[in-house]
Amino acid sequence: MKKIGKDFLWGASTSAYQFEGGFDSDGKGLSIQDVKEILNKETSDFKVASDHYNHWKEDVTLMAQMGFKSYRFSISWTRIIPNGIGEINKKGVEFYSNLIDELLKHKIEPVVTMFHFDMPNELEKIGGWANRKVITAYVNYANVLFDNFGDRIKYWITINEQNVLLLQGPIVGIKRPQNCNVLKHVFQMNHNITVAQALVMEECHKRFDSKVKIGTAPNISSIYPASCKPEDIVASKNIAVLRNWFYLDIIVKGIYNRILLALLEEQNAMFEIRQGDMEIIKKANPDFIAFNYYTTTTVKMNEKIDNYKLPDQERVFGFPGFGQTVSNANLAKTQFGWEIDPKGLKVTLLELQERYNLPVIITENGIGAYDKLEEGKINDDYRINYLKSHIEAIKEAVNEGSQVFGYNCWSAFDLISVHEGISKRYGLIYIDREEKDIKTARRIRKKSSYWYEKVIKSNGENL
Ligand code: BGP
Repeated sequence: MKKIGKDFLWGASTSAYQFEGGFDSDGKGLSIQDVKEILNKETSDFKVASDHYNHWKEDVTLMAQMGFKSYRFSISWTRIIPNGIGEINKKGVEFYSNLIDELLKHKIEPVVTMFHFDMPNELEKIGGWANRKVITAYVNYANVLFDNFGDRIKYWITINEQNVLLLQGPIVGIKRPQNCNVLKHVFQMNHNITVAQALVMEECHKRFDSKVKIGTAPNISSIYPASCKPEDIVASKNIAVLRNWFYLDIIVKGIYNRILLALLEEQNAMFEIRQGDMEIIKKANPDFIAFNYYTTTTVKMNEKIDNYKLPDQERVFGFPGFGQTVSNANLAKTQFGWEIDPKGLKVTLLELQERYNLPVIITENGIGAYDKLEEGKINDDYRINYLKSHIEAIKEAVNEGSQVFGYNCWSAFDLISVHEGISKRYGLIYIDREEKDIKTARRIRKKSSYWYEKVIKSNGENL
């Protein structure tokens, strides 16, 4: 059996707004996540989160204890440039600079996401990604990151989950204008994001030698037809483009997939492509694909749409005659209703390999659960089982030709879920806080963190 390479990047992930806290500390500006109305009043907002802003050194020490080879985190745009464009906040630059140095001191490779759902609120006021001015603002922000951290970062990720941000916008805190043609609006945003990240990828290649790599990080999940009816097979191909391939075909191959363009035309939702945009996009040439994987998606052809039976990020909006998501009775579910499908990770890795022939890195994968702290311990065997079965799937995919070069599970530490508070815990490390009571935010290693330490030490042999 072909084995996982010795330089494989074992680690875990976080995102700035869900983990850092310090939402207005040391000159940070507000992002849309800081001003978001929390719909479920029982759950926490993002103001203090896991208080990483005040615990970062201790947090890196814990990562080093677990033997992390990499740490995938995101930089908060408004900590660096409080208004999204304009003045740079020196204190914000200093925070990440210290964090990066501390990681490198412990030989942990930083894998840095530039944008993870936290649009500066000042830019949201002018329309966010729907406004082309934000393209310029993002490129400017990326240049500030290159100027300040470019000497130390080998792996850059432009955008986290472009597809989720578009397809499930309201869930991840992105408002849509009232009475707009939703499809047209989100795919205009998509086009603008694509141009923005293509410009940043080109700039990265111009500035740095080939040791510095840049890629994008959509949420990719293989699509299964609900049956072997030819109509369901067609639906699975359609939804696969809407859910996955549209965003990668364009940035990797420079082509907008016709399956979705045909739907947009039919729905009177074609977005604007300005002169010169396609040339910019064709020069993107990402060096790798990062992707987040939680589950697969099962779909059927449909006459009528009934989209909202599945929980949050698993929903993909469907269209009559195009396809819609259904639940898969063959799969067990997490406490939060997400289907668990380790085999699907193998399928996804091999599909990515076949379709794009690029190195890939898994930047999120994990299980959200109501962990319990009992007598100072968290016995999260369900998390061990989840991670173990997914790592087994990675090993099978490697043996069958996947060029996967890293696994960063979600999440390194407990953090605030996208819309279900701190109670939906994903971390290897427990954060001792409740929804409304931040307590001391003490860090406690869960059973899974000791298990993962052994996995890393044995380069995935000892599961
Ligand atoms: C992904 C996001 C993460 C993360 C994860 C789990 O979509 O990139 O930010 O939170 O999903 O989702 P949730 O927090 O809703 O359980």
